Amino acid sequence: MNIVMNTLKSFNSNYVTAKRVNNTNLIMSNPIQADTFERTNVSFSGKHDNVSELQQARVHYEPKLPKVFRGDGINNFEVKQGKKTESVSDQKEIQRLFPETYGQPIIEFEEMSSKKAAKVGKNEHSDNKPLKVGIILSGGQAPGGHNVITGLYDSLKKINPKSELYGFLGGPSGLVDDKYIKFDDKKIDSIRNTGGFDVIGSGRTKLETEEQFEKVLDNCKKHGIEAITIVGGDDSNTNAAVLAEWLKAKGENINVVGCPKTIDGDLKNEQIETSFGFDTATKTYSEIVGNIEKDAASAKKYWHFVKVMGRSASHVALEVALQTHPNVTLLSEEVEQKKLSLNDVVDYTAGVVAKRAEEGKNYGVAVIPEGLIEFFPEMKTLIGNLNDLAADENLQDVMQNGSAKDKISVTRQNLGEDDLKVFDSLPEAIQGQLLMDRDSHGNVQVSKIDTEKLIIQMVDKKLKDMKAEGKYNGKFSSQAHFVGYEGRCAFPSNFDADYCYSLGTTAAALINSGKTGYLASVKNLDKKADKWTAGGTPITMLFNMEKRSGKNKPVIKKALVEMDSPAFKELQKNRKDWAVNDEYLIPGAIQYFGPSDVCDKTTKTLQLEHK
Ligand code: FBP
Repeated sequence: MNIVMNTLKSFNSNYVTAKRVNNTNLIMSNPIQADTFERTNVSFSGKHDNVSELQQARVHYEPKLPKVFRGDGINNFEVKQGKKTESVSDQKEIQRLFPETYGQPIIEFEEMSSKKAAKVGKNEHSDNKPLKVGIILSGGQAPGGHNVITGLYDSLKKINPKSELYGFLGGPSGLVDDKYIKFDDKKIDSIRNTGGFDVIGSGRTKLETEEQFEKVLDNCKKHGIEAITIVGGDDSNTNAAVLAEWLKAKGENINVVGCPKTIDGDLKNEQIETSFGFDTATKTYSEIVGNIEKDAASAKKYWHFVKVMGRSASHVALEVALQTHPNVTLLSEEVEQKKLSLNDVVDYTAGVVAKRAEEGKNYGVAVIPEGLIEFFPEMKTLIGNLNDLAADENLQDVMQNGSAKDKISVTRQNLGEDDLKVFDSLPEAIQGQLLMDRDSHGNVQVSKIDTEKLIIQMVDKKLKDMKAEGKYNGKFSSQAHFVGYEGRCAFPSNFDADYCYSLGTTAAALINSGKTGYLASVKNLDKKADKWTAGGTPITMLFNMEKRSGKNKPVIKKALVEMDSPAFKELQKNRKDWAVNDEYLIPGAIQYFGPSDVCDKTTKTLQLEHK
């Protein structure tokens, strides 16, 4: 067994040496021959067909932390408070709705000065009593969720070895229905640096009713839980803030802190530089798009249309474009800002196809954001009105339980003239997809709408018209792809493994400092981890009022792609060149072991934002 331990411990240096010699990827070829190895309590013994070699190796990866939390930092930090904060808009209304938690200051954790440490002895904000904490994973999976749990668990144990971490099962509903597991060292060691949310599962139940809150309170009291960590995106952290406010207003000493998760990358502001999972997911999609580009340039016979996830914002599409340089990149926010119609986008895409055909290139790659369809002005109005119809009590029965045909027929009867025109212009398959059930937050489930196929169909038609007019003389053969789920549970990149472990640690620090209604925030993420800083952002600071399921509600404002952002400008600068020339960039697979400038670098978006 010792030989195995040594093999694994020297994995890094072996890799670097081997890579210099033959430039091949040792992750795939390095033999881990042993049957058993251990990391503290974890052991994979005998035949372990369902634990891959990479997973075995990743268990030994030690996530990097901000300086403040290194060593015994979790027991030796100081809390620095900033000024009172305001919500991004609708300040009066949001203050009225959140009287207990509105306006809290931004906080930063700093290393305790040696002078103070000598005086206080340890963390001034806690008496290091054991803590009982609950955690839920909420919404769509994102790489690194397990490391938030391990970071939180390790910190709680460092604060006091008798601390306990409850993992509520299946997302928010587990907290309401008191379905949980208690984490122990063995369980924690088995999930270190792994992808997926499977250790406790996730869900999209919306926490909003008095009855749900009462149940959460009962369950916390029953177990003696004094804090809950909600790992989620904008909707889930909106819930976190509402729950924090409700508990505080009741005079209950149960704190709620959030962690920013979503592969979509749209939960960010000056304090939250990126949500976790965005790094790994975009690297995974970029690997796929890069490979498709190579195939397109090799076979020279297909136009590939790749829809990538990102429900509302196009950060994922933009990042993938910067990593791979496709011929066409469509962005929802640009469509909205320039008030482009579906036909405008089809004309542009067909124009690029025709231009390339003139040069004998009847192939190419287009990247399309998942949420695109919602951003065409005519579609936005239609979808808004369809959402209202879906929420209309008189129509709910047929809209929820009727056949696709019935739904389409009832919809047609209830739409205004303009909406009806747009609705009727769509293929029946897309009409049906637009009428599918909303998620629990009232959103259209865009991952189920075949926007890439709709665009292919319309581009094909446009090219036929152009051919008839003598404006196009190429061949158009297409392939449609949707990449989304492929990236949500990948092994977290080193960046996400480090970031998530740091977020979990920061959540523990917030809890141990008695904070509620805060999001864990780790900053300076374009730098090496020892330059990262950690702190907390009051969630109400991210709020604005929005119409949801027909009602105005306080929610975290989604961060969309800005037209003056460095990442968008980079695309704009290169777009014409990438359209016609084959400037394909092939990033390849995520590297987990090897030189830091290959393995630890984060997204182009973050790097450009910090430049
Ligand atoms: P979150 O916002 O919950 O992180 O989920 C994002 C996402 O991955 C979107 O990109 C996608 O549209 C959606 O989830 C798919 O949801 P589901 O997993 O319910 O199919």
